[in-house]
Amino acid sequence: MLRKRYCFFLCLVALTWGLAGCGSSSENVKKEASKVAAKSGVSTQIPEPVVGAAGEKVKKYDLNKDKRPDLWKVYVPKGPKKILALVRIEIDLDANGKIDVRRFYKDNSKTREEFDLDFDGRFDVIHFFDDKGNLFKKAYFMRSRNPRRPDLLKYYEVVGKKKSKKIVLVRKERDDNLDGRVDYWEYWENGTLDRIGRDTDFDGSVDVWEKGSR
Ligand SMILES: [Ca+2]
Ligand SMILES: [Ca+2]
Ligand SMILES: [Ca+2]
Repeated sequence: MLRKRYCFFLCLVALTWGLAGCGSSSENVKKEASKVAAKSGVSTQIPEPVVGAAGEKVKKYDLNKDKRPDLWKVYVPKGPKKILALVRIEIDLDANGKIDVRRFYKDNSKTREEFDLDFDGRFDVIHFFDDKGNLFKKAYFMRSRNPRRPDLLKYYEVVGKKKSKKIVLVRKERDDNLDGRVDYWEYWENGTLDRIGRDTDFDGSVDVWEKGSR
């Protein structure tokens, strides 16, 4: 269920990114965004989200042509010439007045993406990128209500170079009892689960190791 929703959400985001990139309209985005909006029963009377802070310049875009902005690009002036640098893109996919996607940039490279998968105004998944733009960590907040305490972390590494480059999962860490400490570890090697560690008494260290599927 979660996986299905996550995939659907990422497809919708990808369509929106594509639209934002080419600056033209797309029937697919219109259709999908209207479906999401209809499902959540939102009204066009809902106020726009407040985007941007002091010192930031915000540009608004109406990608689905419903006369409401749904994508905001946020810039800050940099250097002696005060050239505007993109620091963030925010999207309200379902027009409910709450931002569902935020992508952060530094020196034109994305550093972080945040997703509100169930459109309740709370971010559920955060993707982290290194200074080359490669995904290295995902943090999930599906059960945890604490923004500092994810209940699941996934770590990734880059293997191969150029065309054969792949981002592969190397480790999962879960906090099953939501006390802020990891109590379940999965170690992955070459796409296969190698071993599992469990902290059964929740003191922060592994008590039981299990072999994975190799
Ligand atoms: Ca929204
Ligand atoms: Ca949410
Ligand atoms: Ca724990």
